[in-house]
Amino acid sequence: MKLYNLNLSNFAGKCRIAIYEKGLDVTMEPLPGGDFKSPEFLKINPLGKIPTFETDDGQTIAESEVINEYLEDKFPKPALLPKSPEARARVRSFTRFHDLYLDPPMRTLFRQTRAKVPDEKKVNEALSELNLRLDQLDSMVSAEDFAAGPEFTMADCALAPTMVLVNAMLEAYHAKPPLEGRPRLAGWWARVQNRPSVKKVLGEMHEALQALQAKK
Ligand SMILES: N[C@@H](CCC(=O)N[C@@H](CS)C(=O)NCC(=O)O)C(=O)O
Repeated sequence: MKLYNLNLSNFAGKCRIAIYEKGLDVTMEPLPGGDFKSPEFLKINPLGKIPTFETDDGQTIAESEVINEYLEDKFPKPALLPKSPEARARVRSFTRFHDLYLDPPMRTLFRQTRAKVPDEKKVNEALSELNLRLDQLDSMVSAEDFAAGPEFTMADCALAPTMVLVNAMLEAYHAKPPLEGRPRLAGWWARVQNRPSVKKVLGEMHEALQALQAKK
């Protein structure tokens, strides 16, 4: 099995955490052709997006959440989804929240840090949206467990890598740190970082972020 991967990618980090949790033998592959839109990579995934997974029999699976659902179906132990339909829905509410609402304003800020001429209006709108999403997340996460309850789940896989980039973006714009005034989120963040799979991915992301910042 292969994962087309970049260590800085929060979406790829989501899959790497699941892979490490399940102890799977997956080869990490760099971007074919060195670019998201290289002909070599577009042949593998026409969307040109990381992560992309390849099964042992050569089937390509795109989209981080679909990859994690596939891994859960194929390698159910250790489980990253709870048993009851209600608890599973709760986990999936977090992963949808992550993909549809938390990641986009962070991504806008990330792109703006790379833009030749940053767009102040876009930056300000993204900062206020990101703060709204963090307030929502603070009210959603469990006050004493992992994000969606007592078990470590796909919700934690999705949220933890993005927090690294959220932190970095808020710092880059000298904005209020993400945990300030958000005690539930702060508690979850402190707990989840002790998980070995999370620790490993966060380390890989920090290293990649430092390399990117050194290049600037
Ligand atoms: N919805 C996708 C998003 C993946 C994504 O946007 N990945 C970024 C890297 S973090 C990427 O491939 N960007 C290149 C592009 O969109 O052209 C998923 O969940 O896998």
